[in-house]
Amino acid sequence: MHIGKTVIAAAAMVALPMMAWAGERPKANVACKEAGERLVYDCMIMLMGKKSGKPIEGAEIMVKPDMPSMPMAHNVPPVKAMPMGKPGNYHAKLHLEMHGEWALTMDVSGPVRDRLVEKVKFGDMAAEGGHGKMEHGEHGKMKMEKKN
Ligand SMILES: [Cu+2]
Repeated sequence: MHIGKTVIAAAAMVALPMMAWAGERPKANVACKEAGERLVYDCMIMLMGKKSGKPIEGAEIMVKPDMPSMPMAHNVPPVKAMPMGKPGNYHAKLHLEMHGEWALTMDVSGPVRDRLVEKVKFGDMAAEGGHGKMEHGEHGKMKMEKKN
């Protein structure tokens, strides 16, 4: 009796989101702001259907920051984004190692599975619209990779 009920509930939880998101890929809008501590940022992630724009609830998002211009230089551990406020909104607190352009790789699982990459500029560069001075000399040449 007790076991039977549990199995049905679990099956329903898996089946519903699968049907809702079949065939549609997710898209993420990311907005980060300083969290009050140096190099710590509060990032809001809006996860939605790429075509429908419908918020995607109940997803698990692992956020891994890295610097495209400095391969292998950083090893920031991935952070799990937690659901926040409105449906489809998630929050992650990032502890970065320097200012500049970071690529946030988001591994999405749950109702949809995908890997999304968003580039975000942190620090002086962001404030000055991307033309601020670099913090590191090594950052002189910036690779612009388009990921799609
Ligand atoms: Cu760097």
